Amino acid sequence: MSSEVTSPFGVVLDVASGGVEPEGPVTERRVSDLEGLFKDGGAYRRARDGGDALVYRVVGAPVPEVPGEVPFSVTTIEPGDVGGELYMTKGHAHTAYEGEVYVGLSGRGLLLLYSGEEARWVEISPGRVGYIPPGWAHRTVNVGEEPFRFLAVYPGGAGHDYDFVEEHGMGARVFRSGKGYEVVDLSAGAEGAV
Ligand code: M6P
Ligand code: ZN
Repeated sequence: MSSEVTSPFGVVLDVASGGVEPEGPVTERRVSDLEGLFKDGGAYRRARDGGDALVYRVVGAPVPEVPGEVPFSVTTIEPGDVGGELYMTKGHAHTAYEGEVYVGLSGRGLLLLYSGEEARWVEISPGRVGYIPPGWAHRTVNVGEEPFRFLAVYPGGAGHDYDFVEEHGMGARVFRSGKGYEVVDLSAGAEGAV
């Protein structure tokens, strides 16, 4: 347990910009930070070497990530794709058996969840909230033409385990299609999988 004492406070979420005031930690991830995530290695290298665009930005509130606290942050994923595979977060599992809530703020996104056997997905948009149960790895994908923005709220003791997704993937991939987007389910739980 931390000896830090957090006082009650309010923050202003600027839904139009993804800003949080007062601001805590900020993380930006560009194409070059997402090595190994996208299926098309050639398209990935071209995107990385030809501009290295910003893919997403996470602006946290000033809440420590320790048990008992409840950190929250606004994530903005830009619209775009690498070889047709839509821009997405790295994705992580929690190191502790803890869940999380994602509240849609603007744009259209997909919350991908992976149990290690089964892949699931939930649409997130303004007025739609996605629930991540404990034990499910999770990633978000921008499936629209505008920036996709959501508020995440999670237990301070949850922890981020990136190795699980690096090793096992997310059991599904999301691509642009004529209808907007298409989810390709590669998991053992997929219909027709053995
Ligand atoms: C949400 C939360 C954060 C997470 C961020 C980006 O805001 O789940 O905890 O860090 O999304 O996701 P990732 O850490 O997988 O890049
Ligand atoms: Zn999480």
